[in-house]
Amino acid sequence: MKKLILAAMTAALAMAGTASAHITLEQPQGLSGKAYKAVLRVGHGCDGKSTVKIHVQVPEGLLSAKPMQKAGWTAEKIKAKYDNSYDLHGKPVGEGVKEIVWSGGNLADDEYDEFVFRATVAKELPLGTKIYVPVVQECTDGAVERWIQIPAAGKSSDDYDAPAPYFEIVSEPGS
Ligand SMILES: [Cu+2]
Repeated sequence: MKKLILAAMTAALAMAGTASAHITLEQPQGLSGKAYKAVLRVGHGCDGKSTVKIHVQVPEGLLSAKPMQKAGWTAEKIKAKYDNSYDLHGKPVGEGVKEIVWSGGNLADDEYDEFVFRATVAKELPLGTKIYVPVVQECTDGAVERWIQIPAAGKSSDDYDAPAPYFEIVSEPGS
């Protein structure tokens, strides 16, 4: 029995240890109907290997996504239809950039960098919704880290070892 508890504690500690360095979003909240600047923080490579590619899946409800220009990297913008149509500044939008792929650079495991895009948070989405932004990190020698886990009901991102970065939709103060 004692052994079991110890094993469980060790597992919990191991998870807590990695949680601090995952790919995460700098801003935990985004305003409904407004632009959200998604700053993806890359704290390490894949098991010591350098990062050479970052794939971002722009989730449903993030409209008109645009990557910020980044020296030393090229951003590919892949457009597709959204699942739904949204009102953006009085006009319906049903398609846009759904995937961004940064490549061409080389980020060492012992260095830090940020990958940035901006998009409008669809005002149709309910306040309090958590928007998950799945990211796949490719490294040298074919190593890959997939930050794509979205918590099941009753769980939180801390319960997973490779959670997708996320933010929560909030209302503008005073509105
Ligand atoms: Cu990590």
